[in-house]
Amino acid sequence: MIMGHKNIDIDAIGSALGIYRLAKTLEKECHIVTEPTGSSLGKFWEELNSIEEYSECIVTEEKAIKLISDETLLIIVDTHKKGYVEFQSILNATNKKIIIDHHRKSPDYIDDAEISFHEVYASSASELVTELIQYAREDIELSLIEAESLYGGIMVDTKNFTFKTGVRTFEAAAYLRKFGVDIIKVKKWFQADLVSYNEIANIVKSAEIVEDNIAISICEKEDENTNLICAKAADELLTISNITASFVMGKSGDKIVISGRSIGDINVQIILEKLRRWRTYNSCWGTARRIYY
Ligand SMILES: [Mn+2]
Repeated sequence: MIMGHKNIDIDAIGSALGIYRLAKTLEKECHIVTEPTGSSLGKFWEELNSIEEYSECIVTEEKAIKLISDETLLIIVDTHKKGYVEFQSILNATNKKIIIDHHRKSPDYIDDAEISFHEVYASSASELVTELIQYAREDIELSLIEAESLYGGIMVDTKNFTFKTGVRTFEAAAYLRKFGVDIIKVKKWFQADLVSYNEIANIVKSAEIVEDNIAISICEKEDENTNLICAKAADELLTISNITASFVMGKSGDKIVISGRSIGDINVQIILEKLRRWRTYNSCWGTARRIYY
């Protein structure tokens, strides 16, 4: 069984689909447990669900719990944090776990994994999974949408091959491209619609600059996609010259979300972790997520 993180994104689902194909080639029964909310997966999700095989392999939390036995191996992709997996119940119900992740190690890590393939220098979980597929002993034949979702995972996590890319990132991308990935289509999956685009533009417009190079702004609109809008606006702020770090805050239900981004020396993860600790005493702060440093 494969599980990603809360607010599942293309890197997590792409890695999950890659591992799914690996397991299937090895003739193992395999399911992906996820219930995506909001629109972070964009049009990709519709396309995936229109293919019969995936509507069967992707299961809800309720169904996954029933499928779990003592023999079940849980593969966690794109996170290693206990508190950030999509379903706590699945984590608790399984004995054997493998982690595949690329985020900076957090104190809240899952400490009982059999194998932890945790490579902070990799651009994305999709890059790591692509390497596993490429160098597997068996020949793995990815379907087009599997290759495209892995490619999408690398593309989104590197902001179109700009950040955290190494030689191995491009090797993985080249390998995926051989399966016939339509790069324009993958890009189109994740482009903002006009309404979100305008919201992002408003956030950028109202940004305040502190210390000459840090942009801070607020997302006024509140809906199920606040997380995503904040993240995209924070990315957008970094495209302004001189800006090397950005923070965008928004409200999502009773939580405050903050997206932090950096392309310079400022480690936004450390700043956000401090804010999170502060939150323990001030319950109005919610999760700070999607952190790059
Ligand atoms: Mn990722």
